[in-house]
Amino acid sequence: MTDYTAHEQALDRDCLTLSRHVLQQLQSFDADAQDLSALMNRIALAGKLIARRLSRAGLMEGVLGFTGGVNIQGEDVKKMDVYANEVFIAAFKQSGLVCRLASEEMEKPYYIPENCPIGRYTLLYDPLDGSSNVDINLNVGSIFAIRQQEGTDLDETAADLLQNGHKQIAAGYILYGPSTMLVYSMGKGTHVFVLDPSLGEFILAIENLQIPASGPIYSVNEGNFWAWEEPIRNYVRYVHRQPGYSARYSGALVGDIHRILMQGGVFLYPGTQKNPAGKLRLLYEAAPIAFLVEQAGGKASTGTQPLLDVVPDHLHMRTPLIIGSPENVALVESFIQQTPATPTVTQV
Ligand code: AHM
Ligand code: MG
Repeated sequence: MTDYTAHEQALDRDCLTLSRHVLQQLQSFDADAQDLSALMNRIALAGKLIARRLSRAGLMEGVLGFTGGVNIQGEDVKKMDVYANEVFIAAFKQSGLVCRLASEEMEKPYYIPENCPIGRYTLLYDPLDGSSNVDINLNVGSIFAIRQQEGTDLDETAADLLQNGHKQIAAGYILYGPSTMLVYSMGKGTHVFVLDPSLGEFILAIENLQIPASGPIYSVNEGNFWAWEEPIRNYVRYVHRQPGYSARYSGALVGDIHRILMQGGVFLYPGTQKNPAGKLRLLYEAAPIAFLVEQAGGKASTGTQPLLDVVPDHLHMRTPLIIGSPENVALVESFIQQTPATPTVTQV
């Protein structure tokens, strides 16, 4: 009897797949719920295809290295960036779900003709975030957000995408690490799935993940120290003098955020004197991650306003990002806004 129960429990756990979880979250089996479940399934498929290629990258020809091209951001494009971008497009072909996809790698949104106008959702994504890690076999990720398509977009300007982050229906990331994980939220908590390669399914590992209210990690590229504005330098001088802080920075946002979500702390990519908006893109990097972190009880800020309130003025707009445990983020904000709560720091 005991064996049977344990066996049953193991089976129940293995059946807690992503698509089933989406339906549970929506508490419905209606057409909208089925669409969103199918949509998440396609994102999961893209993640599996990318994970498969990454796992054998060092053994295959034409996978690692640069294409020789430059993307809309002015960055050198890697072969894996191109592959990952195409995977998401391929995963949504003939789905009837998504009419447009907008990504870091494409200047303009990509329209899938057979899905338009019936597909009422838009996928925004960074296909391979932190791709400088690819060639050295360190963690990378994909970031995604789903938004409702508003209006007909007959002139293909996608102007309805230029709205704040509260308009996201779902958001998440896939982390390609020692195991492949998918973390997502549909506005009802943040949930963590692990890819079981033997099943080819993402299985629920943590439901309603809660970020610690404060944590010991600060994650920032300190190589930019002298390029920052003084308040950020002051914050970093402050943590240098506090016992208990640890610096952790991998150069790939998804991995750094995953650590912060699990262990608490703060990730910062602030603006610099030369580039006040920083590096990270709002619509397919910062806003999806902010949605996810806030759903886990965290906080996301530009330093001067809630990140999710920012309305982009163009598709590839950049934003400063301060994100993580609420107490850590509030402390960074107090330095930026130089409020009375700011702890005093002696200059070095
Ligand atoms: P990418 O999308 O072109 O890979 O750039 C985004 C990445 C983030 O993953 C990471 O947090 C950041 O760029 C690292 O930038 P830097 O090397 O300036 O620290
Ligand atoms: Mg990126």
